[in-house]
Amino acid sequence: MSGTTAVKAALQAQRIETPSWGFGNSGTRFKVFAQQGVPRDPFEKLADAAQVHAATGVAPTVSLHIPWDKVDDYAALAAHAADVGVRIGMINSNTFQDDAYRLGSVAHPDAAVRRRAVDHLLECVDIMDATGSDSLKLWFADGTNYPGQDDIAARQDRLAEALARVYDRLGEGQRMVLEYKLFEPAFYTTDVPDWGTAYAHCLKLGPKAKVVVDTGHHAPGTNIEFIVAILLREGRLGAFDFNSRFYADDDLMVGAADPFQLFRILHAVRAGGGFDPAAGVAFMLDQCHNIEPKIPAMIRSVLNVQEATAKALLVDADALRTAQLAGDVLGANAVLMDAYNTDVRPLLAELREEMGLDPNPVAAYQAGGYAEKIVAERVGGTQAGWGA
Ligand code: AOS
Ligand code: ZN
Ligand code: ZN
Repeated sequence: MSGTTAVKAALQAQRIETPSWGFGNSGTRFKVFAQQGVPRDPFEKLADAAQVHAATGVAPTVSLHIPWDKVDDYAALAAHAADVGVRIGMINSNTFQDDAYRLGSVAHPDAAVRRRAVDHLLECVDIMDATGSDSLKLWFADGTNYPGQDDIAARQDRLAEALARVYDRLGEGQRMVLEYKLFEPAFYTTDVPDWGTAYAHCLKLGPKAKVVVDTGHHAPGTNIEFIVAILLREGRLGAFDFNSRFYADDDLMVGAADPFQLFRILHAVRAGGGFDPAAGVAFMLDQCHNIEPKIPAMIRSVLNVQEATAKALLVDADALRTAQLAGDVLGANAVLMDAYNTDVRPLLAELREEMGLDPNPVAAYQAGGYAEKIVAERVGGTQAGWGA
C-alpha cells in the first residue's frame, strides 16, 4: 500500500460517535435558544444523527443519555436506529439532575441516595443489554463546594464501592468508561477531577474499566496529549469526548478553538496505536450547538476530527524517529509541522468520492432538503433539549 492509500484506509476505518443530546436544544444557564425542526424524541434524534452518517460515512453510532432518551421499548429504539442507518453507541448515565443529588450521587453521605444512584447505573446496564450497546459512560457531578463540607477520602471510598457494584454487573463484551472533570458543578472538590483519579479507580476495578478524556475538562495549559500517551501506554484510554473550549467546559465544535491541539492529541493517538480498532478507543463528540444549526455543526465537527486525523496520519514516522534518535530537535519538530501544515482537504474530498459520498458533506446536507423537511414536519410536541 502506498502512503496515501494507507492514510485513506485508516481514515475510512475511523469511527466517530455523535451524541443524541447534541441534536436537541441547548444553551447556557442564561438562555436556551430554541431552533426550529429540533427532534421531539429519541427516535427523531437518531434520524438526525443518521444524516451526519449519511453525509460523512464515518459516524455510524450514537451515544444515548438516560433519562433524556428514556423510552418504553429500547429494543424498538435500537431497531429504529438500524432502520435509519445507525447503531446505538455508549449509554451515558445521569446522576446529576435529581434534587436528591444536591450533595452528590455515588459519593453522597447518605446510603439511600447512593443506592438510588447505583440503581440508575444498573438500569443503564440493562439498557445496554436491550440496545446492544457495549459501553457504559460515567460522568459524576459529585463534589463539594466548601472546605470541610465532607470528607474527601470517605467520598472516594463510597465512589469506589458504587463503581465496583456496577462493574460486577457488566456482561460479556461490556465495559465502563469513566470521565473526569476538573470542576463544575462542584467548585471546591470534584470526586473524579483528573485522569489520575479516574485511572486509579479503573485499575482497582479491572480491565473492563477505562478512562474518558473530555478535551474540555482540564485546567488551561494542561498537556492533554501527554495524558493520552500515558493512558494508551497503560491500555486504559476508553474514549474521547471531543469538543473545544476557550475558557472552561465550553462544549464548542471540536477543532474550532485550537486545531493544533487536536492534531497533537491525534498524533499521540497514532503514536500509541490508538487508531487500531483493537485498542478500543471510542472517538465521541460531546458538544452542544447553542447558536449554530445542529446537524451541519455535527457534520463540520466530524470533518474537523477527520482533518486532524489525516494530518496525524501524514506524520512521517520514520523521519520523525530518525530525527528523535539523532537528537535533531528542529528536524523532529519540522516533521510534525510539515504534516500539520499540509492541506488535507483535497485528500479527504478524494476519499469521499471513492466512498460514493459527496466531497463536501456540509453542502450536500444543505442541498438535500432534510433541514426544510424537519422544520415543516416537527411541529407540535415538545422539542427535546439538553436535560429533556
Ligand atoms: C459533563 O460536563 C460531561 O462532559 C458529560 O460527558 C456530558 O456532557 C454530560 O453527561 C451530558 O451527557
Ligand atoms: Zn463529556
Ligand atoms: Zn463536559
